[in-house]
Amino acid sequence: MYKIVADSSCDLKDFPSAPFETVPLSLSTDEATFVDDTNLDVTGALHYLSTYHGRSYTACPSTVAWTDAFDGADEIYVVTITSGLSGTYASACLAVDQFLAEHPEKKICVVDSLSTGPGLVLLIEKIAEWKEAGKSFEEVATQIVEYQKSLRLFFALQSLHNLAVNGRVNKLIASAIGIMGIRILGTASAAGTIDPIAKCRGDKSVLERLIKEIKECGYHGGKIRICHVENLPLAKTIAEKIREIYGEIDLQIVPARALCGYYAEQGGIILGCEC
Ligand code: X90
Repeated sequence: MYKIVADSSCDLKDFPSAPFETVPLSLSTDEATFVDDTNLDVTGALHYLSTYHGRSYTACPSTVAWTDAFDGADEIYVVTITSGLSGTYASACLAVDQFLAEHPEKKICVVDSLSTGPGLVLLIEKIAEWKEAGKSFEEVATQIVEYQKSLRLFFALQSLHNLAVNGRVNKLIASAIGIMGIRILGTASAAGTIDPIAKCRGDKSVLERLIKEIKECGYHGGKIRICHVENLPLAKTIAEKIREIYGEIDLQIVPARALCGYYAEQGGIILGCEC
């Protein structure tokens, strides 16, 4: 039996078409810790964290959380948030080494998404599709790396505060946007780090620039997944605009879980596409 295991940055709580489990990252202040598992009240946790006066931070899953999730399957596909911004990929690799030492007969492949949220969703869906089609472990493990390279991730954020205080983005870039109505549009670099593209004033300008970027990266109507932090209206506006240009494409919108919600912050949008 095979299983797909992803960390909670994938924003999915379940994935009915394949055996699937998520392993939580955690979010903390000096007074409270929220485990980003499927029971978490995401809205409540994000509200607490955004109004807390003091520092807040995140932590990658423990190796035990990973090995518990591996249990019971013979063939495991692990999909993680970018190694360029998180220790999650490294903790998964460590867990795999420990697990294989005890269960040498198992097959495990760890995929570094070099992305987050929607980028993980596209990888998870592709693995499930290929397993459904009967591909072997070896085929999936090698081809998924190529597929990853065909994906692009864009984001439009109203604040980079949490990314900056946690050292995930340059403080100079972050300070440029604390102003009302300014959003930063960016993309994931090939190394899985944050690459700012432009400062945009208002949703209309974000939308125009995002569409231009999607066109220029070679998008021709492939799958699109969008994650939003309490901003379904903007996610829908983006979806409508893309469908206006490319027709009835395969596009889905999901709300962020806590990890992406914390870093993308209120109103944030993350979009992953096949290019
Ligand atoms: O504590 C940890 O190990 C987790 C650290 C995660 C840091 C980055 C999360 C980013 C989430 C922000 C916009 C998208 C940027 C994606 C670039 C690859 C969402």
